[in-house]
Amino acid sequence: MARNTGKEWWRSAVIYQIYPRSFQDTNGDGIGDLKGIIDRLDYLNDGSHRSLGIDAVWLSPTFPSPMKDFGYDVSDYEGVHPDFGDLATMDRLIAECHRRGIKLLLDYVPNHSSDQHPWFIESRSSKTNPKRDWYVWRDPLPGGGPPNNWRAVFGGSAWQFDETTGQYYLHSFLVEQPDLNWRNAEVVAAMYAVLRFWFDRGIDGFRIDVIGMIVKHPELADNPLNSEWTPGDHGRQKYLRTHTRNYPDVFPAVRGIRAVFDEYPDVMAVGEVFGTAAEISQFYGEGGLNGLHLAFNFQFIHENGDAVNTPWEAETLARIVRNAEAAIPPGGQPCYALANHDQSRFISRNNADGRGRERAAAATLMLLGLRCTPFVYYGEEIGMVDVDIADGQLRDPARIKTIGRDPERTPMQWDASLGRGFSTAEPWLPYGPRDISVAAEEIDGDSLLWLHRRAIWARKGEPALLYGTYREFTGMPAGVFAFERRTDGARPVTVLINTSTEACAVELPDSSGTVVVATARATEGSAVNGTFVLAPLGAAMIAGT
Ligand code: TEU
Ligand code: CA
Repeated sequence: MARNTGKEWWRSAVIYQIYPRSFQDTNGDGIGDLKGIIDRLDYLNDGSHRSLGIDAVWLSPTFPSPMKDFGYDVSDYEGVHPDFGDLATMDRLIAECHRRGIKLLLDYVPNHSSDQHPWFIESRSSKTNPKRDWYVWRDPLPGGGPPNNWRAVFGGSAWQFDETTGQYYLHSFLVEQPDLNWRNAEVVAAMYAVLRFWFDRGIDGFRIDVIGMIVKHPELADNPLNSEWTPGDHGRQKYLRTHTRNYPDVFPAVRGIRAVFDEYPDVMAVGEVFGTAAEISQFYGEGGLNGLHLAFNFQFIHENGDAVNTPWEAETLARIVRNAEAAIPPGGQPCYALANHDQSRFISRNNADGRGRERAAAATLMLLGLRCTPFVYYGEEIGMVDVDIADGQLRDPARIKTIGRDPERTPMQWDASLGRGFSTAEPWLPYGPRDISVAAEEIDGDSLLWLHRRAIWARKGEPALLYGTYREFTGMPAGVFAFERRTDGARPVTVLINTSTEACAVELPDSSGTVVVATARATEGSAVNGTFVLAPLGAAMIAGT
């Protein structure tokens, strides 16, 4: 079993998620590519405080794929999709990242492959093919129809009838994404080989797609009805996912995957998992040692898998952190994201009164102040918003939210030019408003981008923020979420977040200190004695002595 030193790189890292199709196009086809990412690495971290200062990058899938689910349908786990480049360019990206001290994570998609993967083409060819059992095949029910009531995440039955052999195969997502059978030892060995292939090329870890779904109920028992569901209810699922998600048999499989990571020094696994804080915590393994290094907690986006957006409200934020801190095993640390490629952008989720940008600034200080490994989705640091996309231009086939996930996947806005500094061609998805760009943020010292830079670099200089304990402050004025980070031998840091639209005077528990970073930049560096006044929707990090 691995041992935690408490100082592994990913404990103190800020990780930036790149959606490769949308970061930087360099060959004029309107699609971002690996060379584009290499060209923009200095923006992410060139070692100076004028760059973002992130420590690691996670790339959404870059593998050969028919792109039915934009790369989450992998047809070759050991290659690079020609839209993005080739293996030689990936090797160059790995080297260029490392030259700058940036770690590189790829996206491992173990639950399903593409239906165009050679494994599936073989598997579907006959009932006696040696790869038949690599996927999940079942006869129709005696009276006809799919083997059980499981639903695909993207709608409809999770079973697809295949004429060739007269059986159904399981697909938890699109029909073009057949589920791999992790109860088959050859599949397990082949998927372990994929991890080793990339670790041998020098990558530093993986984000793991829907890891909680890879092993389901052995007898494929029906999922129970959700008693809270009523017909026409789109916020809830008709059936609970008892036998298809976080099923107990998934945890031995997670331990097996972790063991492959442990063959390599310093590599990290962060899992995309869903559920309550207690469910998420199980993925860290016993004592936080033999499961995933990190498991995403998405509750700042949606609480407990509910389709309702989490409100920007102090008591809710405090509760989410309290639950996470209470559930996580001793060796583990939380991992939060405020946005990703599946969810509305932060500002768009919090903009009912037009003040989403101010909330985004405060949220940045919250995220970077918490005890966690923070993930920042590309474009959030410049305040990108969901982009309205005309019906004819929608690309995401998974219409989970009727419009799909295209609005939060639009090209990075580098400048205000026609092609936003992203491409010289028609982009694969339309651009957002021209006035939101890196160039515009660059010339405004009060911008969200500069706030990210200051907060990320400040964090590196405060051991309490990197490794300290978390303690919530109670008895704060309504609307204020406040906590302290503390570690031996370093000054403590207090983080104050005002979610209300009124100014709030806060009595500092430590009575005196210095403002390290604040949404009100003019207050930075000033001494604080006793009371600190937070502007409406404002936030600050205050270092004690
Ligand atoms: O997402 C898993 C998942 O369950 C999400 O699709 C989520 O329910 C939905 O997007 C909410 O809007 C992962 C990937 O992040 C996603 O992009 C893939 O489409 C999916 O797996 C299948 O690989
Ligand atoms: Ca391109």
